[in-house]
Amino acid sequence: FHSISRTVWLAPQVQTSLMPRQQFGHKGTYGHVLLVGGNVAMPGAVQLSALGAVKSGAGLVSVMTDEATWPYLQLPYEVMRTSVDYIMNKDFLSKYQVIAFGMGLGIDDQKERMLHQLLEQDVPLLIDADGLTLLGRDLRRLEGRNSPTVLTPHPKEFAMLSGHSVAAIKVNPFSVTKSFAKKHGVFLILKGANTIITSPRGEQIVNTTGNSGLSKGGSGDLLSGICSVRMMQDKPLLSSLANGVFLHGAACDFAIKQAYTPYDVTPTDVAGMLGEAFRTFI
Ligand code: NPW
Ligand code: AMP
Ligand code: MG
Repeated sequence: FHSISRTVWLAPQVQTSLMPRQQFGHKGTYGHVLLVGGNVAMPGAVQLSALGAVKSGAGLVSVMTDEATWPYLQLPYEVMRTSVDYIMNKDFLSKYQVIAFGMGLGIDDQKERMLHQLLEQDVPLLIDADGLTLLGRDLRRLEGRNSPTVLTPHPKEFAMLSGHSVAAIKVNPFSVTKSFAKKHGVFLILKGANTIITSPRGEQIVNTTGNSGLSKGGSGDLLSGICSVRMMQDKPLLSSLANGVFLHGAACDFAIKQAYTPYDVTPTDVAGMLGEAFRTFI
């Protein structure tokens, strides 16, 4: 990245940065991710994140959601449950290598306080969906963090965060994302066809995988789970995020080649094809 500040992310880049599975590794080697999200109206969002995490190489996956939502959740057997009461407990939270926040969470003052607790925690944080709306109420909360913060907006969410119109973002996506990431010291994933991933230093990566089969509710929630896991394993962090975006898109590309079409493929089906995407690199 020393002379070029914009990289097209292709299979060779993934190959060199994807952490190999370790012959003598154990689940602790691969990290424990906490996914905070879901509510009674949108339990599926955090379920899809959990599925994405389980299918992307996590050592351990936990979900935190409120009591009322538990009866509506159908999580993979591999996923553990955590009470929202622990959000105040810094020692408890320190066991997670990454925390992802916001998928189907809903928006209220109590959830905003949860976000503030997590922003004060010294842990890499990925903020998506309703978490972005809560963060947008006061972007200064991003200041002073000691660990990386990753934001994963679609253009409408990035418009809300940045104050630019969706039209202006689409005309000049590289410059608006670069200035936002540098100003706020965040990693930024601007989603869409050809997702752009930006570091706080302004390095930029463009993704080439994915297709119109992803333009469906739940695709972004799945991506959050995938990226959270790659963040725990691949170095540097910018590459880990690009790998997550690449694998999510590649899984959907395999899906429509082998079994589905862009019409019928679902985020759940895409999760089921992640193995084909990973197989390219083993
Ligand atoms: P339009 O319609 O074009 O004006 P919101 P959300 C726009 C959860 N979910 N280019 C587009 O706007 C999430 O996790 C739960 C331009 C679109 O209609 C969140 O917590 C699900 N515009 C919560 O719902 C499945 C673009 O954004 C609008 C764009 C709200 O998240 C669904 C929607 O944005 C969902 O994930 C693009 N490339 N991409 C579940 N099964 O539980 C998007 N837009 O209002 O922020 O709503 O993204 O659905
Ligand atoms: P969200 O809007 O949060 O559900 O996220 C949508 C996900 O699907 C993001 O990862 C987008 O990059 C991806 N996506 C949506 N539309 C397309 C498209 N036409 N081509 C490739 N990827 C897409
Ligand atoms: Mg979304």
